[in-house]
Amino acid sequence: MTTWLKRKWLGGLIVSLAMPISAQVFDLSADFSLAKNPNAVWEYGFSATSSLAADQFQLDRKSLMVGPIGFWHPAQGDAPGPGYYPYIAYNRTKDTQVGSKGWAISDGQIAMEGSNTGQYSLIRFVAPRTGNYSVKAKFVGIHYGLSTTDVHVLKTGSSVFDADINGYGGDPAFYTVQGSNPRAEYSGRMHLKANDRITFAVGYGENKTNYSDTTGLSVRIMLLSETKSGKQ
Ligand SMILES: [Ca+2]
Repeated sequence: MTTWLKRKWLGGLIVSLAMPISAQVFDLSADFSLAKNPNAVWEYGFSATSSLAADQFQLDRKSLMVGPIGFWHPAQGDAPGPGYYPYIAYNRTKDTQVGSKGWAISDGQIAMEGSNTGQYSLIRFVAPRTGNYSVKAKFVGIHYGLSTTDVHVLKTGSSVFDADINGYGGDPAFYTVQGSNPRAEYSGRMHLKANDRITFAVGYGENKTNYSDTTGLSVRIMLLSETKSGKQ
């Protein structure tokens, strides 16, 4: 082996040793399913009331495609009415798509809207193993009527992040970015036991209506290292 090859081989070895062997990535968009709920580590749902208490979580039962956009609804998706809100939408195409002529959902993006009685649209991550996790979540107003929502990240029922979305922060080719707070982002690390939940919530905001509230969500979670139950 030449010196150059030795250096190259050693360099590659060092890089591979520096990578955490057990690192596992969970991406809400890449993992998304309209066929299964729960879907591996993800649960698509809503709150039965205007409470974020963990025992209010319900799984969505109805999924369907409306043009290029997929939807999860509590019980029916044919038209707004009982069982329609809160919903979760997903753009599986490679281009920004327009929903209901009033909001722009980017490629691969998830979008959520609460109900007009204060029920939250909820997505939960269920930790597959006990360990240390990194969590990144981005919320963005995507409705042309300017989203007014309250958004949250909860760890096993306790809030770790709260923000109000006000405005449009979506694809600028479709509408002008505007508003006092069109985007909000959480980034953190946390220890989870197997089956602990991280909840991502979108509510109807301070104005207490869900009109024009569609809000985008991106989530990327990484299992950094496994630990024995209860240890950090
Ligand atoms: Ca609102």
